[in-house]
Amino acid sequence: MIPSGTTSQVRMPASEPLSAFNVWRVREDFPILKTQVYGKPLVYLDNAATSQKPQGVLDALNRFYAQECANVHRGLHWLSELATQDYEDARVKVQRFLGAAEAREIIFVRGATEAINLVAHSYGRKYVQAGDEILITAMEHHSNIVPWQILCQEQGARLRVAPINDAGELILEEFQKLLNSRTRLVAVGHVSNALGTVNPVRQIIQMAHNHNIPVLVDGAQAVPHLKVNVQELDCDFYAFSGHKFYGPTGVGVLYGKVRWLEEMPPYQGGGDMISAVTFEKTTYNSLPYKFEAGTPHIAGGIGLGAAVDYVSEVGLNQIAAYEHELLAYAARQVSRIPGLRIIGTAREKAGVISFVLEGLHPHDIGTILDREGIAVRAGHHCAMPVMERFGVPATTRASFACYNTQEEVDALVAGIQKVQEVLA
Ligand code: C6P
Repeated sequence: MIPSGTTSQVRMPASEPLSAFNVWRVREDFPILKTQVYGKPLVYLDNAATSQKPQGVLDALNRFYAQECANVHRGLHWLSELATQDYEDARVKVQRFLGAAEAREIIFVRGATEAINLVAHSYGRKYVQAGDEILITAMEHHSNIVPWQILCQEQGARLRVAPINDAGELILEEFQKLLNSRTRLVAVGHVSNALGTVNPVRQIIQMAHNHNIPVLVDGAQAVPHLKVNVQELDCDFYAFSGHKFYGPTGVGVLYGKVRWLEEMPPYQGGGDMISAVTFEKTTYNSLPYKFEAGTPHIAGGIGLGAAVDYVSEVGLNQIAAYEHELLAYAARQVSRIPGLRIIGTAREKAGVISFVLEGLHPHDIGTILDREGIAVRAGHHCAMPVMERFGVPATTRASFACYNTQEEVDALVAGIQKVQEVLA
């Protein structure tokens, strides 16, 4: 059944005060949060799947299509120049936001998945040979497993997996042991989507660099929650998706150090990535265009720029501090529920609480919570090896964004208690 589209804004008194962050003011920026689902206020706790969009992002998308729709980098006409300017401005916004040295290190892609596939195809085919190794961790999303598996199969290379402990933390000593002269790349998630673990990526990168091994960081679940500076991290590649970061779907970013991007062959062929074509030979365009074949998601790039503006205005440090407190509150509240086990209890966590309830299937939990207006994700979260590691087929996952409130956590707790009553 499609939920009704009526709207209302529900405000309840907080049971424990959180820091000064004005979440109610922030909520005003997200029109969808006024939606009612089955006659109840929407409690949107599926932000790791995709986050909601602030008015500024919606306006930027609308402005592009209503006032400046044209292709980029092609036309000499006024509209095309306007669109090109806005699209390239968005790239500079992302560059500054990530602390990248140059705008040409920012490649617009469809999302984190495409960013990782780009590196697997381009870097992988050039630098990975038979007998080489790619090192990942046991907490990766499928998007940071399967591209490497395909590459390893094609090249006769080997995929190595660094194990995690029972809290869902990477075991650094084991990771260290797996770095060797055959390792061609380390690919590691910054924040696990299934567990919420924040990996010590700075340390991981240093360890890999001590062996001259480049590192790709999958930042899909990190960029909305933590301040990322790619130069401070010294990562070689950093991937994220716009849609988890309050931006549009269908657009994301691959950051890469110029040194690698210059040497890597194109990922796809077509328009925009060429500088000259004859039937005998093609010379490629300069960075970043060498990796952006075809008409890009222009509105998406501009919308992502607006998301950067929004997050910068609210302040990522403020968001991080608020979400940290909210997550701690949620962990305290849900862990009081009898029969509930949190999967993923790392010391450093962001954004996510995954749990199982004794004797109950996550899909049933998700369905009953939905009837209460509470949107969570139930399943393997595209991280099946993580489920296997913890001996569960699936979990229920509540994931948070800057607009979630303590009252919504309380609603989740009440919803879970209702699930237990209904299914008892
Ligand atoms: N995780 C989730 O519900 P895309 O689909 O390309 O925007 O993002 C892929 C991806 C890569 N890495 C991590 C750590 C992710 O969490 C995701 C997407 C969503 O957890 C959808 S499966």
